[in-house]
Amino acid sequence: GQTNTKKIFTPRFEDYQKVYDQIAKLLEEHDEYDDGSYGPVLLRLAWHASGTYDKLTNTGGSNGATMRFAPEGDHGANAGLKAARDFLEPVKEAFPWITYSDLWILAGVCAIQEMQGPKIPYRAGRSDRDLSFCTPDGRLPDASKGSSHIRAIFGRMGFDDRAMVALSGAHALGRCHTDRSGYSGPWTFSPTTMTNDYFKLLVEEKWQYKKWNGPKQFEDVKTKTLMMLPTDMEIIKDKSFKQYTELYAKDNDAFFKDFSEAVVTLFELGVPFEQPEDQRYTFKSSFD
Ligand code: DDH
Repeated sequence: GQTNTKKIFTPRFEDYQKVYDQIAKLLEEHDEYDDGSYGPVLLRLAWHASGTYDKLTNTGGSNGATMRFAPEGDHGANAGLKAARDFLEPVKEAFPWITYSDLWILAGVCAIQEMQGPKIPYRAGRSDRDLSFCTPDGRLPDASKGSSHIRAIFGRMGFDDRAMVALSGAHALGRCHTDRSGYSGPWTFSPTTMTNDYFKLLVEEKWQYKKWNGPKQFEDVKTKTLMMLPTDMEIIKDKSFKQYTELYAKDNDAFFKDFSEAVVTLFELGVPFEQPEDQRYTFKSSFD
């Protein structure tokens, strides 16, 4: 009999693909949210879970899902991300074996792929940790600042200029909300499809200060419907950043390749994986 053998469930690729498929299904069903997709806010959740990493102290990062707890969940940068966490609750209930930490990153991977971005290879093995692992406020970028701030924040995670620019291309997706960050509007005309339009618009359009009572931000002169944050403008102003912005504006394949590589690194910062690097999972998208 099985009396003395406790069966431990070891999830495999097929099991994580099922979680992916469930998230993809929910993304399609809940097209009432924002511009028609929870995809952008799911990606932002995965990024803010990961972007707290500090290479010097090896603290922060996606291992732990500590944003579930008050100190970190209440950090200004994380305003609005409860929408993404709540969206994933039914998935966690359906697949209780997956940790929140692995689930949030899998959701970020799913969001990118389902919004027609590049494949993002994935490793599992994050464990949830308690609130004593919450990171201090101020580890995520401040949109009102300049290039030295961007380099300080992303340098702390271990990224170089090229990767910083590639990662910024995520702003092809989603929008700013006045009740979250205080900023307003989308960066591109297709905020639920991954493209290199963010870079194209930075290069090709003229940008001016938006006249309003909100925080300093930019609008496109032509339609006044798109926005750029002060930090976004640094990506075209700063000489070293600018060369990559121009490259990605011209070459979507180069952008997708560099973005995928940088996001894989971002999502794995500080995680002690058992799954080897050369055995990452590549999920099938709903439209493959
Ligand atoms: Fe971002 N981001 N981000 N961002 N981000 C905002 C929205 C989204 C900065 C500030 C803001 C990345 C880098 C930076 C996404 C992904 C990524 C908003 C608006 C602000 C402000 C939030 C709101 O009001 O709801 C700054 C500053 C930086 C920086 O690099 C200096 C990176 C690296 C990523 C990534 O995913 C790799 C996404 C997606 C959104 C849209 C969210 C939504 O709800 O829509």
